[in-house]
This record gives sequence, structure tokens and C-alpha cells, in this order.
Amino acid sequence: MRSILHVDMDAFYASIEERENPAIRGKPIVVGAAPGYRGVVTTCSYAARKFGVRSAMPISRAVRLLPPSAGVYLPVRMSLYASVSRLVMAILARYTPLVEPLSLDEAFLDVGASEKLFGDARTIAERIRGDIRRELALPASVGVAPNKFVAKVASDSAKPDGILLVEAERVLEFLAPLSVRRIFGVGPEMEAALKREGISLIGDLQARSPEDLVARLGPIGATLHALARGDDDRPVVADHEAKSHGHETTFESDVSDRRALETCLLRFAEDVAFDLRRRRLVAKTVHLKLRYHDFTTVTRDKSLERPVQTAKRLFETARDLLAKLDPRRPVRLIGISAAGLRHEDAAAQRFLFANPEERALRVERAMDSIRGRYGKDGVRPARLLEEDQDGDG
Ligand code: TTP
Ligand code: MG
Repeated sequence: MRSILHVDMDAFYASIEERENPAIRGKPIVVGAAPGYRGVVTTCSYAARKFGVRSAMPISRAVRLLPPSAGVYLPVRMSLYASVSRLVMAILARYTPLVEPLSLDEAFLDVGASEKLFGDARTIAERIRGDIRRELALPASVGVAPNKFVAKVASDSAKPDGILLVEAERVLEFLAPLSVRRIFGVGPEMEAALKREGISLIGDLQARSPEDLVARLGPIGATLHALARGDDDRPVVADHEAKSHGHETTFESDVSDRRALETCLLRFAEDVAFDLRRRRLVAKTVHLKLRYHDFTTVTRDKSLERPVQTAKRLFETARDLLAKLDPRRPVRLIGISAAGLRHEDAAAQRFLFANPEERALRVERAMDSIRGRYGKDGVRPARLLEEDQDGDG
């Protein structure tokens, strides 16, 4: 029996806005287009949902349900939400390498192999909710079930700020009273087609034979029948399958200033390192790529004695590689990537990281959490800030 978690943040963008501004806490919050303009509600807080406001609703309709005098209307701040998302995913990665993000605010986890280490699936779910609440001051809901489909339906039922465990023996009775709309892919049209067959609840699907459903609905009938019975053997596919991870950029005009190139490398190293830590990976090799003004491209790499996951070490290594190249040739593109990726192993971590790396790692981990609170630009090494003040950011 597998143990699958579906973690989904509650009213994600609205909860972040609420966290950022104590003055609006508890008020009905709508994130999306500005009142009086065209556009839709991206999301809204549960307090706003009481007024009937929903995601994807035209903002004009939201304003009729919830006048701006009674609620708080805010624009979307995507980069803030994305940086918080990275921290949410980093918390999830503490409990298993098998994390499959579906969007910024939700992911599946297979925690079967983690139970020895962290406790049973429910305990892991509680710990995750606790970590997210404590470290990010945000609410999350978690569904726990034998497979993805049931876990996702369960997290939906647990909302807001809840947890729901559906044991294998209870899957059928859990699903039976729910609307067929709770099955992903069943939209208004399919709902109407099912209704014509006398089917409105998942239990109605359970009561039919798969042959009957296929005869009436076509091949989709078989899928609906399987899902209605809670049969779903899709694996959780982790997002760190990638063999290397990097960043590169092409300059608008060629650059021959060494310092500017280094600044660029430092910035990329930060992003790459942040991502490595989020995915609980360490890198054994650093690659540097340069394309010169004449389009000749050179790559250099260096394998490290001990795997790294800090911007400091990635940057130093890339800078050393850069130092060996001809400083006079104007550069058109520069890139850095981390390769030889492997999982940071909680137990092995102690001896894997050399001391200087360990110190840098503590500092950068601390920066990760500030980054989540204040967005990517909340924290930057002093050198990058200097650069920004020069108007060169
Ligand atoms: P959801 O998880 O669907 O919604 P939510 O987190 O706001 O609320 P809840 O899960 O508690 O029901 O989506 C996550 C974020 O994705 C959401 O905060 C805003 C964004 N989003 C869109 O941009 N467009 C959409 O149509 C939806 C539904 C969400
Ligand atoms: Mg959500």
C-alpha cells in the first residue's frame, strides 16, 4: 500500500498578501485585476469566498458581490509568490525526495519510504503543515491516501487549513457522496452528459459496471469507473530527474568588463544554489560557458572534491574557471551550470560538506527563508547591492 500526500496551500496568493500586511488580516481579500478594469479574480481569501467571490470570476462581478469598501483588492505579485513557493517545496523535500510539484502551491509526495524516519503518513502530514505554519506563517491543507487521485480529493475536502486521511478500506465510502465534478477533467459538459445517464455522484459511477459506462460514454467511461473506485496507480514523479541545472544569459551588447561578468556569475550561482537546496541536491561539477562576440563558444568545467550546494562555492569555482580564459575577448553570452547532481543525504551531509561549505550553507539557508518572506531581492550579497546602486542592476 502506498502512502501519498497531496499538499495544497490555502488561498495561496491571498494568504501571502495577508501575511505581508497585518492591517488587512482577516479581511476579505481579492487578488487579481483592479476594480473598474477588465480582468478576473486570480484568487481570494476564504473571508472573500463567503461573499461568493471565486477564482476566475470577472472582477466586475466580484465588485458587485464584495464592494471595494468592504474588501481589499490587490494586484498579483508573481515573483513574491514564486519565491514563497520555492520555500514551500523546500519544506516538502525534507520528508522525501519524491516530490512532484503540480503548480506553485501544490505537490504530490510519496512518503512510503519516509515513514521509518519521520513517523506514519499522518504524522508526516502534520509535520509538514507545522513547518509551513511556523516557518512561512501560511496555512496549508493535506490529503493522505493510497494514491494521487484520492489524496487530491482529500486535500480539497480538508480545506481550509486541515488534514484528511483516507485509508484504503474507506476509499469507496469517502468518494461515494461526492459530486462527479470532484473528478479532475469532469467539467460542466461531462457533468451534463453524466446527468443524462442518471449519474451525479461518484457513488453513481461506482454502482455501474465499467462495460456499461464505456457503452454509454465511450472510452472515458473506463477511466471514470476506475477513478470512482479510487483506482489510480500513477507514480509520483520527482522533478529533480534533470542531470544538470544552470542559468545563462545573452547580453544586449558584448561585455569585456571582467567584474561585470563576475557579478553575473554570482547572480546565477545564487539562483542555481537556491534551486539545488530546494531540490535537496548537491553538485559535484561546475560548468562555465562563454560565447564570444564572434560566436565561438568555450566551456570549462571543474569537478570538486566535495559536492556543493552554496552560491559561494559555485561562484568561486566559476570565477576561477573564468580567470583562466582570455580577458580581452568581448563576451556575448555567459552561463553557469551545476552537474554531477546527487541527492543530499541527510545522514551523509555531515561529512560530505567541508567546513567552509558548511558555514556558507548555514548562512545561505538563512537567506533562503528571508528570500521567501521578502521576495528574491529581499536578500542579496553586498556585492550585488552595490551593483544595483550603480544603476546597473
Ligand atoms: P489553487 O490552489 O487552485 O487556489 P488557492 O490556493 O488560491 O485556494 P485553495 O487551494 O485554498 O482553494 O491555486 C493556487 C494559486 O494559483 C492561487 O492562489 C492563484 C493561482 N490561480 C490562478 O492564477 N488562476 C486560477 O484560475 C486559479 C484557480 C488559481
Ligand atoms: Mg491552493
